[in-house]
Amino acid sequence: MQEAMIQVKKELGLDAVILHSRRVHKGGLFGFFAKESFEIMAATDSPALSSSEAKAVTSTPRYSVDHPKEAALQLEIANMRKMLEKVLDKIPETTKSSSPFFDVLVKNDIDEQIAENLIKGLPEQYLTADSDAAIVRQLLTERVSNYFKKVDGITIPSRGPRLVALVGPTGVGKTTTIAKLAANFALKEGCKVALLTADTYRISAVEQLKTYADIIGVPIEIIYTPDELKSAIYRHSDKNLVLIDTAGRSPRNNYQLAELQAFLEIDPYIETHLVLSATTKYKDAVDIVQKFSVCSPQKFLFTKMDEASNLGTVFNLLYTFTTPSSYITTGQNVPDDIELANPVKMANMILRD
Ligand SMILES: Nc1nc2c(ncn2[C@@H]2O[C@H](COP(=O)(O)OP(=O)(O)OP(=O)(O)O)[C@@H](O)[C@H]2O)c(=O)[nH]1
Ligand SMILES: [Mg+2]
Repeated sequence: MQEAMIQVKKELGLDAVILHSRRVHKGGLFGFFAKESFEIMAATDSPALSSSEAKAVTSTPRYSVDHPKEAALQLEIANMRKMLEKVLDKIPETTKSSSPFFDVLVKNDIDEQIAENLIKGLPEQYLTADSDAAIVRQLLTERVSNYFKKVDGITIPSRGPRLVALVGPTGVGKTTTIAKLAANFALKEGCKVALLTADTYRISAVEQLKTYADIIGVPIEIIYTPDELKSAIYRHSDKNLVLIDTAGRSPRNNYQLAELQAFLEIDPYIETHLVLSATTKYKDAVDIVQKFSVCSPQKFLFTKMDEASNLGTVFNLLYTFTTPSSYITTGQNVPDDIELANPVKMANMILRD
């Protein structure tokens, strides 16, 4: 045994680990006169593997007395398992670099993790760099457009008014969008529309909406308290659509948000749309969505599509949250620059080089 240990240390060094040792009898006749020997299986620690070095796996039994085939095989299997685990660990990176569409998505500000998930969801044969680009583009367009299909605009009920409030951060285009909606529903669809504004922080805000109301020819009321909102809704129960404008709120001001929440809670039938600018950074947009969740918005309404260099934020939000989008706005012109999102058109914009 001692002799074998000396041999192990000589061949594998002082760090060698003894995996297995046993006494064996070889040769002889009917168990008599057999020669006794020792079998030792030893291994050394393997250095960190990289996928390119994977074949240089160590931990193999460099030394074993009497070459026990079975044990060597077991070690070989263990090594192969280790190697496989290392290779599997590397798979996400491989996906990242192998599809040229990953770069296209990321260039369009799609979150890296989301881009990876979109590509990983493709059939396996299209995950390599030399896959047919036209087919991959087609498949990705379908996947991306599915998220844009969550479109849910304003519908007019057969009885009673639809109550719609727009909430969101400052300057995203709430008042302009209210004017666009009022003009489209009143003038193009012939609905009876009323405007209410709870934005009493700036005199100019009331004036802004009043000017639009006068041009479109719809009534407008200024609301100071949740009770006033309740009675105004009651007064306009003969309308088809009551649009409620609110003051822009900072997502960092909990007091302002609570105040807004108190207004909206006055009537459970108020359909709240969270207005988000497509030019907002994705991380900030997530923060806005989370902070405005106290107002329980049922829909996202995306503005300033014309100003955004890409639709990354819009897509990331629709991918991450189950909330559907109502409208997108594409410019400052009232009433024209508003539309329901076209999923394929949006997906093509996401996948443009
Ligand atoms: N480019 C572009 N500008 C827009 C769009 N929608 C609104 N705007 C402009 O954005 C600016 C702010 O619009 P408002 O409607 O006053 O925004 P708001 O959310 O009501 O602002 P606050 O009430 O102050 O919170 C105005 O100059 C609008 O003309 C859009 O879709 N595209
Ligand atoms: Mg406003």
